[in-house]
Amino acid sequence: MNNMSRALVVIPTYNERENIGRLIKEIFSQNLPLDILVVDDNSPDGTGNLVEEMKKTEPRLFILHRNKKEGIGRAYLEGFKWALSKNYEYILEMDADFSHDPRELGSLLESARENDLVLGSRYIKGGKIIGWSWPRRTVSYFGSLYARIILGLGIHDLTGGFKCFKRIVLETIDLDKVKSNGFVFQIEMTYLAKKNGFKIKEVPITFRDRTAGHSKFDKKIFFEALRNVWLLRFGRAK
Ligand SMILES: Nc1nc2c(ncn2[C@@H]2O[C@H](COP(=O)(O)OP(=O)(O)O)[C@@H](O)[C@H]2O)c(=O)[nH]1
Ligand SMILES: [Mg+2]
Repeated sequence: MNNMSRALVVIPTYNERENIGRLIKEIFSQNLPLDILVVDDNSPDGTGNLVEEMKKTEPRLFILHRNKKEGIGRAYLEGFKWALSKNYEYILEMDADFSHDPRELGSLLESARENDLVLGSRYIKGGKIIGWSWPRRTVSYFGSLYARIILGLGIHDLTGGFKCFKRIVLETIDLDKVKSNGFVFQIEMTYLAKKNGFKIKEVPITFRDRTAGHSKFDKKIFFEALRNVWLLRFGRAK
């Protein structure tokens, strides 16, 4: 496969040392035409150093080191710009904590051949969540519903972070204007893709709660989401 049809999985990390090594190995063991870019925010637990070590023997592994923790949105935007500059045709998002199953990367990629943006979805038939407490499930489910109603999008899982963009989608969106940073970043990107007329498809995934490391979800991220959905509704169009 030439570089124009190659795919890149972008994985933002903050303190994922217990997960990232095993995840990288499992992704490569799928035998898909994928490279991996880790975007690390100078994790105090040494995630970045671990990936640097692995990189020495793995030519399909790349890492960007950022100075400090600035949120998942900032990390992804830097990763997307890098991916575009390296001419990847498909750019995937994935969490580092095994909530997203590497065995499902193939179905996302496959579906991206026929669509512009593919969303791994927990809230369509066949989609599942394993292990989350009910308050966390409720926040996620109603978060998606809230955004879906306010933004008028016929999409069931707007807050998930297991997705695949065709490069044209990221080229069309003005990445410097994307404002959101926590999980509302996911809503914003999908909203902008829809506004620009791209073909979006949800495919069912099984989401599992992490068993190692800690969630970075907090109140600040929650309130940013409540507010930014309205800003999107009455704000920017592209
Ligand atoms: N680079 C970077 N990655 C982050 C940041 N916050 C979260 N992540 C990563 O984003 C992914 C999802 O975060 P997580 O804490 O598991 O969120 P949750 O699944 O919603 O509880 C994981 O791979 C995290 O390491 C951040 O500020 N910077
Ligand atoms: Mg997680």
